[in-house]
Amino acid sequence: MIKIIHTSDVHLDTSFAEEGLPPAVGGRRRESLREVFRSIMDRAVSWPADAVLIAGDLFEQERVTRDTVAFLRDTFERIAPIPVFIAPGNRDPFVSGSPYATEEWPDHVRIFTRPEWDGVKLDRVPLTVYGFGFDGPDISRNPFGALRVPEDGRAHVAVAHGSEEGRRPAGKQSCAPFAADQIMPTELHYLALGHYHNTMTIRVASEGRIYYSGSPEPLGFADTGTHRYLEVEVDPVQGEVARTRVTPCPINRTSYHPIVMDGGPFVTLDDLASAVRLNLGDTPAERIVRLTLQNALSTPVRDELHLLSERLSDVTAFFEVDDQTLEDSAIGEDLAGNTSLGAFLAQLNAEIHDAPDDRLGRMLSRARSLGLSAYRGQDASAVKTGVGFS
Ligand SMILES: [Mn+2]
Repeated sequence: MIKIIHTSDVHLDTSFAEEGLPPAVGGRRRESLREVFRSIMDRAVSWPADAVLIAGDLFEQERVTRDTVAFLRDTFERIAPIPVFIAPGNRDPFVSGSPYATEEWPDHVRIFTRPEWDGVKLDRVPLTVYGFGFDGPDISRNPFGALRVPEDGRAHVAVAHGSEEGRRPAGKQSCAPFAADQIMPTELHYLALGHYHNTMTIRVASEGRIYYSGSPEPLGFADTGTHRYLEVEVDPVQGEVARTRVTPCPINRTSYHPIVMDGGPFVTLDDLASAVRLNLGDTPAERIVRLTLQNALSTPVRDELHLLSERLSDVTAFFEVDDQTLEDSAIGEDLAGNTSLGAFLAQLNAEIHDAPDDRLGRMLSRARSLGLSAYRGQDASAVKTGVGFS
């Protein structure tokens, strides 16, 4: 039995600013990306794995630091001599300035540098690993479909980054696009994919298995739920690629919670806090929460809403409120009447309503909260993360 670990999309050094996280929280999140990656590599030693497959977007080329390169080298050295295969993706492409190209990597680390399939035969176990690498954010040619695998009694696995178009999540960028049932060679036991952030398997006519491992840590509010790496066991019996078993292993320390609630039913802030706690349930400890309140909000709850973040600090690593109840024009009028504040709210409400995308909408929503606080002479620092006003 040949044992393989498959991970992808760690996105070391990624920025969390676009998700609205303040720098300190973003820094902590980047730490957890390293910790989770290291724990997967530790598992490669303890299991032990015969090979590690990293299916792209290990780091972000635009942001990668010297320190992260040192971290990776050290982490790989710890697991020597277990062979590591890296298939660079659209965020960590093999370009001239890439650490993949400029750094010395240990001998047991193999990076696929070209946008065409290469095969590496291991000596110690009857395993052949195929892979290709992006040569830029847009790959210069798409090798999916060109993979040829012999029937030679060995186990055959492939590692690559790209988008299976039939399963591409809404809004996810297409790169090296392919259709699974058109590219899977009959003799391939396992295709290890990266690019999509949630674990996904794709069934095709071939007996071989196709998996996206997903990112081991979630990277934004679109990455809800459990995140995993995969343990793959291949039994290379001639002519029987069906003998491949895949075990998804939960690994994430962080979880994202985009919660939408009707604010109307809550009489006190404690009621609202309890509802949020119930919603979080038994998820990993580092919880990133955005509570969107809709429809209506009672005055007592609104007056204390800026306290909610602290009230939930024992169960959240980051918490923000997106209070959409202000979009009710009647509330705007109640609050402001025929004043410049009323005009400000009306203007922002209209812009939020017409915002072409969610991200801009949330940014405008924060601006509205900030502006409202400023009008009321409240310390605006309380709303930097969109949390408070009264
Ligand atoms: Mn990608």
